[in-house]
Amino acid sequence: MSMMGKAQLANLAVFGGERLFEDDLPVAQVYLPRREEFDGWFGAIFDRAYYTNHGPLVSTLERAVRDRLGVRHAIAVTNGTVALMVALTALDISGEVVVPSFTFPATVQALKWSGLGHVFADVDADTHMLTPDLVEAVRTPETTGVLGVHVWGRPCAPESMEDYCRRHRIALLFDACHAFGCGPVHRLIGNYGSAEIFSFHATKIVNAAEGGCIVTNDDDLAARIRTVRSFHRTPADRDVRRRLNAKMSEAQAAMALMSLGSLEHNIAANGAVLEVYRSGLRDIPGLNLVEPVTGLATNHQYCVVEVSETSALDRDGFLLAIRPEGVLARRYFAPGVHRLAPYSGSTQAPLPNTERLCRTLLQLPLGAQVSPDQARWIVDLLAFVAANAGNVARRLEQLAPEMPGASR
Ligand code: T4K
Repeated sequence: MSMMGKAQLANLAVFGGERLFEDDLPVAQVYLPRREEFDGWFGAIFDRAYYTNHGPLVSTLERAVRDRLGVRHAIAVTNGTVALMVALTALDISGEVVVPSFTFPATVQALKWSGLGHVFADVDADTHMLTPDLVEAVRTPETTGVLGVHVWGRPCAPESMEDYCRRHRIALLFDACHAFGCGPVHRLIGNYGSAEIFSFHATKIVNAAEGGCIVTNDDDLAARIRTVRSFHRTPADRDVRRRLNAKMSEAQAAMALMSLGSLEHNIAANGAVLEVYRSGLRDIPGLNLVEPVTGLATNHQYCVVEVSETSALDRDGFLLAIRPEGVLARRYFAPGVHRLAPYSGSTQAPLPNTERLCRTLLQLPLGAQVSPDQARWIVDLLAFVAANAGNVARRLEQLAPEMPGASR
């Protein structure tokens, strides 16, 4: 399909025109391994008839993660949320933990499941993450830890955060669910704080269908994490408050190993698509690509764009205009966790940067289903919508005045 079709507003699918893409393009990664490869790994599980409880594939995966990230311990678990719960429990802290509201709800819910309170901090306007100053602004005498989130694969000031937490004798954990393979090449994300957490959900660049991993360089904490992860008693067990079944299965480990095997290829392929987005977006006023940090490794897992607050069509308006074309762009993250149940009822100091990011960011499709050509068409679509922003906003408003984003 060529963009020739979008010469006038009536050509936009939202106003009755033909869709740009016949099949929806999701924002997620979702890499399918080759069928023979899949059959090979799953055939071997069938032959061994050993499905879970620290099987050989889980051990192989843990070794592969250790080697890839240069960490001492990798502990595979059922998903990223459970990874957070297990790590927080193993830390054995009480009181409350400073956390950004600008994150996926799982980050904060994991605190609740671990019996910990939370204090929301705002994030930095440029990096979209916590800084020591923002933590200091909300820290209370009950604060025993910080749970930073490395969003979009960019590091959450890990070294200054380590200094800060050491000085104040509070624990530091990172939610690194976006950041596998990212950070300074000599010390990748995974090597900071007491421990870091990865998600291997189907939508992530390393995908176990569902899965997660905790990494740490602390031998004692690793032993505690392994104890919390499972009810199996071993001589290496430590004294912990709670245990649960968080074990990863062999099927999940097989998926993750296949995914790790194609990680470098997938990062490069995403990088090529992102380059198309980058060069196209440069010429569209009001849309700014959130860039990786120069000089650091990145996994190109996300394509996140900020819609300027001065644009005649706001972020939600852009979503209304492009999603009917099959471009399943999404708000990311919105609303902030502080605006969601069960947190929305409590008094919360203003989080101006969080509010702005929740209003202005959108995530574009990226991953194995998106080719550079398709990214080019998406850029052309965005350029057309941006060039006609005022008219698109007015037409959307006529269509459904109550639609969020249809008006400014
Ligand atoms: N911390 C952070 C910072 C996180 O981002 C996450 C999870 C976590 C912690 C917790 O980790 P996990 O416990 O999830 O391991 C998705 C994912 O479920 C979630 O893993 C991810 N972050 C979050 C940001 O996004 P949903 O509910 O929005 O996903 P869903 O099902 O709507 O899918 C998104 C897109 O992917 C859609 O366009 C459809 C497409 N898709 C999805 C799946 C599952 C596919 O094409 N194929 C698929 O198999 O949460």
